[in-house]
This record gives sequence, C-alpha cells and structure tokens, in this order.
Amino acid sequence: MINPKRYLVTAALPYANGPLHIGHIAGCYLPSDIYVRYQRAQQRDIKYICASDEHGVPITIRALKEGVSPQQIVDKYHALMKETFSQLGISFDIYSRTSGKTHHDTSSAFFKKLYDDGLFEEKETEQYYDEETKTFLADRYITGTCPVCANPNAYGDQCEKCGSSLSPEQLINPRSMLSDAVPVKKKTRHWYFPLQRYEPWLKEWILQGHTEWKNNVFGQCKSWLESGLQSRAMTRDSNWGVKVPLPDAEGKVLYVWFDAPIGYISATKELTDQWADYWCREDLAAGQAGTKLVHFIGKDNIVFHCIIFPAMLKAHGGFVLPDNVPANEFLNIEGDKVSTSRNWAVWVHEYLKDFPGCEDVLRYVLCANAPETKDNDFTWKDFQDRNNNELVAVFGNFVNRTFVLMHKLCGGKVPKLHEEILDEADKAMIAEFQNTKAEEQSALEFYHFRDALFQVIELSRKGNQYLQKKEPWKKVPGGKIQATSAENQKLIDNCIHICLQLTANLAVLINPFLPGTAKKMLYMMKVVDKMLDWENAGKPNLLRVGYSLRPPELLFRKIEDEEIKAQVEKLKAGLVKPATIKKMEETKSTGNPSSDKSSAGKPEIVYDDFAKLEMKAATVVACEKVKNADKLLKLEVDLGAEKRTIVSGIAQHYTPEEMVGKQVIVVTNLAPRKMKGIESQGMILTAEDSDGKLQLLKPENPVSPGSVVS
Ligand code: B3M
Ligand code: ZN
Repeated sequence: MINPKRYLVTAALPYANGPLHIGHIAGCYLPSDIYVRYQRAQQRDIKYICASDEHGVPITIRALKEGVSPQQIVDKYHALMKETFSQLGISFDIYSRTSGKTHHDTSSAFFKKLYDDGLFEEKETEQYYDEETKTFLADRYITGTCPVCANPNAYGDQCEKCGSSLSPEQLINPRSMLSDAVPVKKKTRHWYFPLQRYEPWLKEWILQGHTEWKNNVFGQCKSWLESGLQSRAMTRDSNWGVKVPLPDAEGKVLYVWFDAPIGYISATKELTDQWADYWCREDLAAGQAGTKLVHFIGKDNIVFHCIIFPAMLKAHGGFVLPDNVPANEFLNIEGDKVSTSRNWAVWVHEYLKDFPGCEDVLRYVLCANAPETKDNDFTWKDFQDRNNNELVAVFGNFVNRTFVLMHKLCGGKVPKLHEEILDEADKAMIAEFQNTKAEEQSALEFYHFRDALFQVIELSRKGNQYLQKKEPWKKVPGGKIQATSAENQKLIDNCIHICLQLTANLAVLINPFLPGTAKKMLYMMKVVDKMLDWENAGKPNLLRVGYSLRPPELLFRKIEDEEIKAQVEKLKAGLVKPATIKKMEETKSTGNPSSDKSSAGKPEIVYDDFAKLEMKAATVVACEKVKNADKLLKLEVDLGAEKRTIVSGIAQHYTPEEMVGKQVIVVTNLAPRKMKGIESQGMILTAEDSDGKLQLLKPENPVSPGSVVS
C-alpha cells in the first residue's frame, strides 16, 4: 500500500500464562517495534497496539497447575510481561488486557452483530465431558499417551514431544486433566462460523490480491484455502472468558481466538477516541489509501490472522483489513525447540537481570539472527560473538575512535570541512550515508529487518576502514598537535569531520533497532531527540562546525566467556525432565502426589492388560524421511514372516541411514493409523533420555526378526 494516511500496527497478544521468552521477542515484538520506530521517525501517523491475551485454555490450565484462580494468573503475568516489554524498549502506544471492560463490551457486541445478522450456525455436537467435575473438556484438558511416540503426557490436540497434531479420540488411555477421570462424550450446543462462505472472497483477496505476502505466510494461506474451509465453533463451554451475549447461554464463552483479535480493536478504543479513524472503512478518503493495518505475529498464528479474523471483519463489515501479516518462523535455542513446559527457554526478565544495561544487545542479536524466512537457532556463543565482534569491535569501536580522536586532534569540537581538498575516499565515504539510508529504508518498508540492520553495521565497518586508510593520528609529529602543519591539520579536520557526521548518521540509522544506543550517542553529541528524524539520515552536515561535544561513552561492553558459560549451565540446569513435569502437574492439580509407584504415574494394571500387547523384534530394512514432517521417519521392517511399514516420530533423533540394519522392538497389534497419508502398521519402542533424546529399545544381542517380546 503506497502512501497510506495512517498506520495501525499490531503485535500478537501474548497469553498471560507465563513469562516472555526470547522466541516471543524475535517472533513479533522486536520486528514490530523496529517497524514502528522507523515509521515514527518518518513522522507517520501510527498506532502500535498490543495487550495480554487473558482468556482461553492456556490460562485456565496454568491456574489449575498452580492451584490458583485464572484471575490471579493473568494479573501476575500481565504485570510481568508489561514490565519486560517496557524494559526491553518495546514501545507500544498501549499495552492493554483482554479481561478489561472495553474488550468484553467490544467483543460481545461484535459477536452479537454477527448473530443478529444470522451469520452463525447453531449446532449440537458431542464433546468430551468430565463427569466428576461436571465440565466439558477442551481438547487441551485431555491427556493420554501419544499414538505416534508413546509420550504418556500428550494433549488432546497435540503431542508436545513429537509435534503430531492429534484429536482426543487418538489418545491411548485418555484422562481428564481436572480429575483423572476417563472422559465421556456428551451433547452440547455451540455457534459455528461458516468459514467456507468466505472462501471465494478469501481466495481472491489473498491468492490474487496479496501475492506480495511473505512466502511462509502466503504458502500457509494457500494450503488452507486449497484444502477447503469448514465451519468453526466460536463458543466454548467454560466459565472463564467473554460470556456469550445470548439468552440460554449459561456456561458458554466466546472462543479465545474469536475474542483475542478483537482485542486489537478494543485496545485502540482505550488508546484514543479517534479509534474509528484507524479501524473503519468509512474513513477511506477518495483517491487516498486509508489505514495500513499490519499484524506482526509468529507462524503458529497465521491462519487466525490471515483467514479467520479477516473473515470475521468482512462478515461484520465496516473495518479495514490487514495490508500485510509479516509472520516470523520460530527461534530455537541451542539446537532445540523452545519448550516452556520443559523450561527450555531464555526468559527475557531473567536476561534483563543478568545483563543490566545490555537491553540493546539482545535486540541486536535477535534481529541479526531473526527467523525471518526459516526457523533459526539462538546460541549463547553466537550472542557473545555478535556482541564482541560486531557491536563492540565494529560499531562501538568506530564511534569511540572518532570521539577520542576528535578530542585529541580537534580540541573536542566539530572541525571544519575543507571542501577544496576532499579526495575520492572522502567523497565516497560521504556518499555512503545516502546509499545506506536508501538500502535500509527499502528493507524496512518491506519487513526485511535483518538486512536493514546489516546495512547499518556495514556502514560503521566502512567508517573503520576509512579511518584506517586516513590514519589521522599519523599526521601529528611526535604526537604533538601543536607541531602539526596547517596542511596536515586540514587533512585531520576533514577526516574527523566526516567521521563525526557519519556518527550522527549512524545514530539516526540505528535508532529503530537500538534505541538506547542512539540515545547515548545523542548525549555524546549534545543534540536533541529531533535529530533522529528519518529525514536527517543521509545528510552530511548534521553536526555544526565548532560545536563542542562530550567525551566518549562506552556504547557496548565486552561479554566474557564466564558469563556465557554461566548462561549455558543455567539453561541446562533449568531443564525440567518430562517425567518431572508430569509429577508437578499431578501434585498441583490434585494437591497430592500420585500414589502409585510407577514413574510415569499411570495406574496399576494386571498381567492380562500387559498380555494384550503383542511385541516383536524386527530389523529395519529401509528407511526414509516423511515429506513435510520434520519429526517422522517411514520405516520398512522385517518381522520374519512379514514386512511392515511403520511411521515413527524419531526423525530428530535418528537419521534414515542410521536406522537401516538396526533391530527394534515393535508393538505389532496396534490398530493401523494413517500419518501424513501413510498407514503405520505398528509402533517402535523408545525410552527418553534425561535431555529429551529418544533411544531405541533393542535386544542386547541381535535375535531373529519376529522373535516375540514378553
Ligand atoms: N495469544 C497465541 C499466542 O500467544 C495468542 C495470540 C493472539 S493474537 C490475537 O501465540
Ligand atoms: Zn508424540
């Protein structure tokens, strides 16, 4: 969208069920903040909106685990997240919460309008119900054994261990998380939003109208739209959330993914009485684009922001639609997926405590290594390297050298520029101001934040090279400035003048990324915030000749090996082993540790139960990866009398090559199950190591394929 009148930028509303980790920041908060800071420097009319997502199953589960009320959970984490964002310089215009009155009123009215317009389908279906606690169970409230990887703590919607998406019916030995009872099916009535009605419109709007969206976003939309949309329930049975505003809807609330995106609208209402100028279509002035709405999110939120919410907005009418939805992929940590339940995460509030004054360093590393087009890995070593080799040795070093030399060789003042003796190197250096500005600007406009940041660091690198080439310190005989010839002083002046103007430019150009650093630079240069306006970037005369500047301040400090070692140890020590989590959950939900003796906490069984299993030794004869499933391997196994195909969630632990020739133990009488279109005719047994690595179970010495395990 060219030249919009206003910008409305949203960042996904984080669930108030835990602290923020660096994956959250890299996913959407940092890129949105950079974008907004840049647009503000362009003097654009922009509002930057976020809030805590305080409804939904994640909150109620957390409350359950901690043995407190959902309200206590959201109060605690809302406050923590708000503080963390602010310390990290994430500059929302408002950080609201969806438990507020404005939001309840707004989302309720939104639902009512769709209802009154006859846009919902009312349906009665059977859902899982816990008879002990008399509650309907969301899929997340049901746990059981994963049919793919045998993880005993899989959820009814997903196995967090192997990543398979599941439905409660697929779980082996399903149990209610509330009471441990076996859930039963019971009838319930809900309001469904028929997404399929909007499918033709969505296809045209996205597949034809938004081909510029990022590949990952466009690709996901395309595959959803091509596989056909279905009605989706927009209400749930729960007591926590926005009440369904209809008679006879006791115990029913809006589905969290119905109310949460409306939270963007409610928060804007709280921010400004002019909210409708930003949100409503009526405001589109003839001939000029109205609001440019941009949703920054992580990739797991794509369908909600690109398909469901736009369809809701379209159905309601009168609202602008997103112009872009720049979603990032995931950030892994030290080679492993972030897992809040396993405590495999770098928590931002802890980072801020461990590295005071290094807020910008985290911003830098998370942007330089942002998962813009694919999942990326954060390692503490890379964090240290980027800090020491890029921020300290390149950017910080350039600014520091410039200031030291200016004080030493130019009396602490901005020296004159002697245009008559400018050489090619001087001119080329000055020309780089404009070049970098242009490159950075176009990268920022198109959400290429890594590239934009790279341009700025490169400019400071060029500054160092320029200084190295000019060597102004060598033009002073015996280090005595009084002894410098007039000719040499002119050369010194030109070099330092250019380096100072470059420093001022660097402050403007780095400001969206590292606002704290830009502020320090302003202080050193004794200039006001206004200098950071984007129109100043590229100018060769930001600092006035003769103006006296402060002594240099250290912009970045070196990060030592011990600090990094401590962080890696902390990460590993904090890792909660899966079995321990299960125990914790049980202790918290029932108030008692489970009383049986088996380590996974399952109830005791009799021999007959065990005897129902048929297990045999098998030899793997062929193995390959399953397309589009990073967790799954497809294996051909020899069971003596027969060969079978098995799909197993071990791809992150074993390569296909490693598997061929290995003996494994297979459960052979499990009902066959299709995964990614392949029928799996058995299950391979594994044991999980303390670090989460799966190890195959196998006979101590090879046995003939087909040998029965008992
Ligand atoms: N709270 C999911 C998440 O935090 C959800 C985003 C809502 S955005 C409207 O990943
Ligand atoms: Zn699994």
